[in-house]
Amino acid sequence: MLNIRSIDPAALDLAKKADKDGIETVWDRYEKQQPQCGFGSLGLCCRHCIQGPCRIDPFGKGPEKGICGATADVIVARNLLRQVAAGAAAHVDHAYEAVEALKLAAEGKIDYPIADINKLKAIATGLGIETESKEPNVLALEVVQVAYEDMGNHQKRPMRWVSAHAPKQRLEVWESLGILPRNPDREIREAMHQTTMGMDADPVNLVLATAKQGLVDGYGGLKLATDMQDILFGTPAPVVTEANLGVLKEDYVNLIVHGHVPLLSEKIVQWAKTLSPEAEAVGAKGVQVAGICCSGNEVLMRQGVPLATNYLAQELAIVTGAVDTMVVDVQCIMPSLGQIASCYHTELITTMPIVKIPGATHIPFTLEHADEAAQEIVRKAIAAYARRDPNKVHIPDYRAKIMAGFSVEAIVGALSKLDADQPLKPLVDNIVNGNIVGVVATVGCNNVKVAQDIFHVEMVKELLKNNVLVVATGCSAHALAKAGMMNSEGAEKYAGESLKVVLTAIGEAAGLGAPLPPVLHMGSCVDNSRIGDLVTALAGYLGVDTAALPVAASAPEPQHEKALSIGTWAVTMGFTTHLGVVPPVLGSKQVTELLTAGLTDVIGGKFYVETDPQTAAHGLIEDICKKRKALGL
Ligand code: BF8
Ligand code: SF4
Repeated sequence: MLNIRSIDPAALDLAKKADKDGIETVWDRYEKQQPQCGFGSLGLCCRHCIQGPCRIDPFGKGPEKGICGATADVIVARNLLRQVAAGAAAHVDHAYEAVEALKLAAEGKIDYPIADINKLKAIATGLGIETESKEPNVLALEVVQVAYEDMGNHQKRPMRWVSAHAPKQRLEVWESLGILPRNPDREIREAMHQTTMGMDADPVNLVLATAKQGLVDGYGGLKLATDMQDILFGTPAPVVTEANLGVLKEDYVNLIVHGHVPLLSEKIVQWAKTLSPEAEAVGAKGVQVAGICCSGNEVLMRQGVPLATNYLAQELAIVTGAVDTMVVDVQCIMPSLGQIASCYHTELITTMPIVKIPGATHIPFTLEHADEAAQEIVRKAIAAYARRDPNKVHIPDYRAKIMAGFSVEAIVGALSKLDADQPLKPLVDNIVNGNIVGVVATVGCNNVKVAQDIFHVEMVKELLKNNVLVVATGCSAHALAKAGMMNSEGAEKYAGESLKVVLTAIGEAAGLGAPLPPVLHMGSCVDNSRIGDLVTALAGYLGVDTAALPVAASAPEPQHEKALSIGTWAVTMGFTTHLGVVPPVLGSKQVTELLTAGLTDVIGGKFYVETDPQTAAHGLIEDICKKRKALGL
């Protein structure tokens, strides 16, 4: 057993219960995998053709080339490109569904209202579409048209979602490198082709292709998905609720939404409210919905639904014995959930044709029958409540108060209380005068190789103490929420003196009567696009390249291929992007050098790998200070 599995007291408590209940968890399986393969860890194993598998001896004593002649550099670079393309594919697929939903909604074919006309107009204007006197559904269809043209672009021109939304200076850099994506599907297909046997053998070319996948992800995945979802469900505004498994309630039907795409979870939240009398009829006080992973973040941001927990503790949620139903859609769902749910009364429900788990009930979710599916799922949860075994229930009493919902629009809204004409000015002024040293975005996952949440929390403590403002998304946001860093008290406790002054001033002006939280929750992983929008706006306001801003990114505990593709996008934006877990690239000196240094010359950003939280925080601060100096600050 690992010495510490987590720093989250609820997870630690439930891990003990899991042991007692004889439940195998991710930590047990991790232990059984030890020692993990050294070739794989270094990225030196190739299975791209059936002459293989081939592996390169990192110590130079065995084979130096694969059977086809591929070197370590080629094998590592190809593997990385495939991983990043896979991450991008996940986000683009997500975005595509959201575009489809907006189209059907605008045509009145499904029961999803268009919730945010202002966002629709803003996106349309950004795309150069005339908005004057157009009905929302007409305008929405024009926006959808542009998205579909990007998805099916057969020209050489770049995607309009990129050219319309990316900072101008960046577009020039990307164009000069030949990495502007034309059509996300085409680029992902090309990456698969480029990495098959007998194709690209130039590590530099492969790394540039990887950077292109970062842009596919950033604009064809993240930005497109968030824009569509905001139009459909509303742009988030500040909400207050709680985080951690203590949000489950013994006397309520507990329904957990887990996965990523809000098309389903929004409907669940709505029907959980509507069908609450049915829960009361079976003796419960109502239906408590709580979220895991990014589904959790999505419904938190827009509906104020509490967060249950992040990636690494998803199994432990079921171990509470109090989860009546866990409904999942796509991504980051451990296949083990089926087995664990069978040890309790929990009904695990899968909903998507590409995610089925033996032992789970499959209720197909389609946009056309979304309401029926959501009702059926909520009713299943109510029925399962009656089967709950009180002897197996243990809900750890840990919850932290959180304020979330910090879309760019919400941040600008709060800042405009200080300066209505130039809302970004107060933020920029405080960066210029050094009250805020810089901004770090912490994003991404938990990874079983790191005690759950420890890297997020310890690194962010150090950043805040040094007056760095932190914005967070994904499972990083969950970690910081659970640790009490997303409320006003967190500002008192963790923020350095000058950062506290700024947070207090904004909080007071925004009518909170208390400081703004020191870590701003900006949403799910696709909502990293919000961070992109914020830095794009800041760079535009200052008239500088995003690469020049005193801003950095970090994925302290990355596990998913999506985290690699998001990180790659951050690098293409010109940011130093920290990873707290070593990605499988060390088998190639050349690729490692390109990613951590060589790329900087051409793209401005780089990866920075550091496995100690304090050192990482100071590495990022040092990077920010260099950028400040270059700006004359
Ligand atoms: O998309 S942070 S573990 S849940 S991949 Fe997955 Fe990573 Fe969590 Fe959100 Ni993002
Ligand atoms: Fe081996 Fe080359 Fe085939 Fe990879 S592509 S498995 S290195 S022969």
